[in-house]
Amino acid sequence: MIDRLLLEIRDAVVGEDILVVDDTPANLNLLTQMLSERGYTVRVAPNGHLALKSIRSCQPSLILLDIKMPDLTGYQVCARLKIDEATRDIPIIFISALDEVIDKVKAFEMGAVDYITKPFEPVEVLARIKSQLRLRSLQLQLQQQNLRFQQEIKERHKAEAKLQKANLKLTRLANSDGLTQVANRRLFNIILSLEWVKLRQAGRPLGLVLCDVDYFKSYNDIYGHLAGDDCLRQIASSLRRAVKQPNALVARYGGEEFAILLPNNSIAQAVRVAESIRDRVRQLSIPHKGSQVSQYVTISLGVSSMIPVPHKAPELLIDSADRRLYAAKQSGRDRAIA
Ligand code: GH3
Ligand code: MG
Ligand code: MG
Ligand code: MG
Repeated sequence: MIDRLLLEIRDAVVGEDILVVDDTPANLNLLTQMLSERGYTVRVAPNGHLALKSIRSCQPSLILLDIKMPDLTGYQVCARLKIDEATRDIPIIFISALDEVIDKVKAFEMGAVDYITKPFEPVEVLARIKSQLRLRSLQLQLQQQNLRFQQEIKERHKAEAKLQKANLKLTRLANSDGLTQVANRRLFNIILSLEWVKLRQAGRPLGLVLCDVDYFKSYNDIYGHLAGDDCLRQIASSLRRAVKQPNALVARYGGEEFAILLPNNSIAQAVRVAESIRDRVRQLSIPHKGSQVSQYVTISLGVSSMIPVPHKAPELLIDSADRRLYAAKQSGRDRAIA
């Protein structure tokens, strides 16, 4: 029966590395022989100090530890291993002639995984070692799985951050005008609807300035389409500089038309913004030989402001500003009409 058990145990243990600590040479020899026969790599230490040295230089998979030894007892060795992070997880099986319950309880309280009393039954020692090594191997597998899991989470977070960045870029691309980098008509419409509802609820005014470049067709004809593009870029950035209110939105409304949405602006406030925009564009001093109102590029502006009316769409505001822009064109251009 015992022979059959020993044979069964033999296969399962190849390659494991066990440190046997005992001050009695006969015990060391016996245990070493028994373990080597079953494929374990065995190291021995005849006292506690050498045991600690050996463990620190090369960690074993398991320690068989005698208790009664001169100098350092097995308990002391155990205590030192448990306070060191590098060695605290190595399974320790005490193997001792002490067989009082109190000795065993003390051993387990100190963190030992098992306790074998001498004289021991070899087959039982082997079975207990095998059981502890299996536990340890499972524990290591879990730790590794956990590490891999943490790594995966880290990588997923990284990928998500990247995706978010790409999405932001896409959103910016989808909402801004490619030529001038100000908001495009799409974003303008969205923000206009949102502000309309918000300010209707608050009973506050929403201001709008529409501007259109004067005689721009002839600017293109004289200076070329690329110069026309550049002119639009310069106008867009001076609009951005002129409009400092944090909630305002500068958008390219159409070809050479821009819209400035001014939440909470009364008509008087919106007119001030419109005038400062007109000044800024004039200060660009972009020569325009084809203009009939100035030697430089100018703009005309229509200004409107209203407290959003229930059951009316924001187009009401646009129509109003558009009519005033038309009036500005009709009455000579290079001006703002409110
Ligand atoms: P008005 O003073 O009445 O506004 O005269 P205008 O010539 O500016 O008016 P019109 O609407 O007839 O011409 C607008 C021109 O703007 C026509 C079009 O070629 C030009 N345009 C529209 N979009 C762009 C653009 O992206 N780049 C360039 N270079 N020109 C553009
Ligand atoms: Mg001893
Ligand atoms: Mg136009
Ligand atoms: Mg024009």
